[in-house]
Amino acid sequence: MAGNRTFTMIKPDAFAAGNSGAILKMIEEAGFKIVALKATQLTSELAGKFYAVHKERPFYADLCKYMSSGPIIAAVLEKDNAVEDFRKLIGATDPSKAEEGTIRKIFAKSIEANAVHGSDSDENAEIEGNFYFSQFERVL
Ligand code: 3AN
Repeated sequence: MAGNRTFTMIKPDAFAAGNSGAILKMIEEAGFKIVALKATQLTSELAGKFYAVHKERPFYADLCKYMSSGPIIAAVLEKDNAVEDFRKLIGATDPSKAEEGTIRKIFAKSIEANAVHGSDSDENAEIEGNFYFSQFERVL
């Protein structure tokens, strides 16, 4: 059965452009409830840990540099079928291939600076939420 939580980051490009509020509004209007939220900035080392699954990919070093280049917003979101529905809301990794009306189509600058992250499985949603939020920060 599909879980009801996913994890997202508003990435440095979208945060720096002042699009965090507009993106959170789209997320809420799509029926997701925010259950944990913070603005923070990753070190390159922490970005490397977060994206460890990509460490053999050619874009890994650039991705770590980019993800630690400025503040981000991290959030845990709740909705039925959260992971799949959120991936639909954000659109394809490459914004030029993302559907009209998706967050990446509207806000992403490039395949790397693609405005938002969305977990790709229930298991990763749990791991990624735990990466950012301790049990003491999880009120809900
Ligand atoms: P998604 O975020 O859509 O799940 P992943 O998990 O394949 O995509 O990639 C993680 C992140 O790595 C992307 N959000 C993007 O920032 C970056 N990325 C993915 N593919 C490329 C690529 N071909 N070139 C540069 N950066 C990439």
